[in-house]
Amino acid sequence: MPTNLPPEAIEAEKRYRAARSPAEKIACLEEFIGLIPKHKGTDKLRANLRRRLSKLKASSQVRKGVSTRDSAFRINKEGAGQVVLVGPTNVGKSALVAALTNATPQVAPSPYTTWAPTPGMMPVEDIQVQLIDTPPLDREYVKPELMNLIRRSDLILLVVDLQTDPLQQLEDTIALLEEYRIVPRRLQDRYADRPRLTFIPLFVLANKNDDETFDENFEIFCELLKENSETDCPLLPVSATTGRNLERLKQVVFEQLEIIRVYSKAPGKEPDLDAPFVLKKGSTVAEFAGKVHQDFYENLKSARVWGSATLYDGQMVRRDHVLQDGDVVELRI
Ligand SMILES: Nc1nc2c(ncn2[C@@H]2O[C@H](COP(=O)(O)OP(=O)(O)OP(=O)(O)O)[C@@H](O)[C@H]2O)c(=O)[nH]1
Ligand SMILES: [Mg+2]
Repeated sequence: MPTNLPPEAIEAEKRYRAARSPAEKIACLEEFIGLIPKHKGTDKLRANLRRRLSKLKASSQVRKGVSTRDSAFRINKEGAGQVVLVGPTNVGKSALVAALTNATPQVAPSPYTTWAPTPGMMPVEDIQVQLIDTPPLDREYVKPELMNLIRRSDLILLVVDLQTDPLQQLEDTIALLEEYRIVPRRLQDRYADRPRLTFIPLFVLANKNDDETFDENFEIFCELLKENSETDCPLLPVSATTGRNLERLKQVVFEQLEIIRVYSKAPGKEPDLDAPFVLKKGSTVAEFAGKVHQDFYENLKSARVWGSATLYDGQMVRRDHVLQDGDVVELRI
């Protein structure tokens, strides 16, 4: 090491030597290199350090590669809501996602088929909802990334197999989710004093209800659920194989997401009925304006609404007017 380095460079070098994590090492080394005066006497040193820097960067890229595999569990939200299908192995999660969306996850009679989540888009009337097929939830092998994915979702569809002890499957899954601090939203009041919980709407799908021969199984299942308030969840019998109740399921998802569709209309023009804006139930005209454009939110002069909760079509409303599903809104600035 040449002794004619300025004191700040010597200090930077000490910091670099003390750095522990790869990111810290890279940052300190870059700083160090930047503080070395550029002249013939330091050429060799700078070249050596640059080589070391690119090695450090390359190896941290490799490490990043590992985390990209985990990022299979980081799925950007698309459409009107993100809905995860969770449950034990072999209950038909992948079969349901394949039946309801454009995705084609692998479906197989053997257990533990799915290892990574697969998103797909499900059309519901004139909007799209994102459904995510997930690996089985299993006490023996819990992936924290899967729990994080569930925690970020807007709705959990807990799938059980009506033909194979659905009550046990439901109880096990709810207990496991709770261990990871994920609790059905309808129990929010009961858990009010417990810190750091995530409350998410949870709806149960009793799959493999292929035809009427399984309706009795379903009735028994419903009776058993009612015995315990923890398991007394809203539910629907469905069949991925025969398509039974899948249309009803789409409506359920729409209702559970608690969203409304609002259509925009430019003054003097027909409403744009092709592309609704999706808002949370209870949203106001001002919130709708913010979704259309920040300018509308800031400079909104007046709004007219065509819809169910107005006295007449085209009624002038205030910024705090609460919108309903299907409303058409004309904004003026
Ligand atoms: N009878 C019947 N069989 C079904 C139904 N849905 C799925 N299956 C069958 O159940 C088996 C498991 O289905 P998958 O969709 O792979 O189950 P999974 O929940 O994704 O399983 P993992 O990926 O292991 O978690 C397959 O043989 C499917 O054909 C259904 O509604 N009725
Ligand atoms: Mg699967």
